[in-house]
Amino acid sequence: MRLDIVSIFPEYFAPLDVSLIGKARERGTLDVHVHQLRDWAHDVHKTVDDTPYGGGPGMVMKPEVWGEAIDTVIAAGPQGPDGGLPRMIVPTPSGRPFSQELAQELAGEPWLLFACGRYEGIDSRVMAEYSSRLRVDEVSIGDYVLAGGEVAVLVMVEAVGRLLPGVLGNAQSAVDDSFAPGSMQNLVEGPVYTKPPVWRGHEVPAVLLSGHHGNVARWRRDEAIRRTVRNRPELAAAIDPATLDKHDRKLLEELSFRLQPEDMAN
Ligand code: 6GU
Repeated sequence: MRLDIVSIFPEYFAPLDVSLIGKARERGTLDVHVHQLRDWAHDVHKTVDDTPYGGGPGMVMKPEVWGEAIDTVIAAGPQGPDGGLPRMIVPTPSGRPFSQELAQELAGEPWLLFACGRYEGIDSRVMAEYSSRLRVDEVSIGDYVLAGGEVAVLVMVEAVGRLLPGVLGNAQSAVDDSFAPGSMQNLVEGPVYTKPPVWRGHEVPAVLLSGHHGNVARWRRDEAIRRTVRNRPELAAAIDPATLDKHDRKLLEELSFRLQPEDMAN
């Protein structure tokens, strides 16, 4: 997969040299190109922003600079000038939510272009212009406001990168993820333990040492349900009752958790 990232702070992307993503780059699984947006600003001050039309606080990133930057990145693409085109991702708190499902979808793309805005954002005509040529998505990583898109891009690149073939050591790891389609749907993962069996007086739950795979699986599911109810009640509320057995229902009752009424059609 090729990744192009355009930002006024290329230094933010130093972590992409490290760990799983760094190894994927060394192996050639990921081909990352980070660009300085100011390279396409032509005045002496390398200006990338201006005041917003209509007034209001903050500054807006200028369309001409972004246009030249994106045109140049597209023209230098992996398959040459007449090759494929990237899918463009614009991080912004007003975008569609990033999710494991979107990460899976992006992991299937050969080429992603991330356009990092700062200040109040990028002049909207940039997204309009490229929407006629590329798939453009404005994406938010959560309901809070960051100072710029750079950290959001690091989040998305890590979430996508670890799904690429050969990036995770254990192929099952990505399959078992909370939120992975086909995993324990709508349940987050429960607690994990390793040696020693007793640490500062805290014991590893005996069932995990029992060697009884059925009991271990049951216990893990119970713990996943407990944690989901405690930490993510909105996920728990979306559990399809048809995916629950009698044991699950009894546990939810003990936790005083009210399931959605069964679909009348069933
Ligand atoms: Cl993608 N960008 C910024 N600047 N803030 C955010 C965000 C993105 N997602 C949540 N907050």
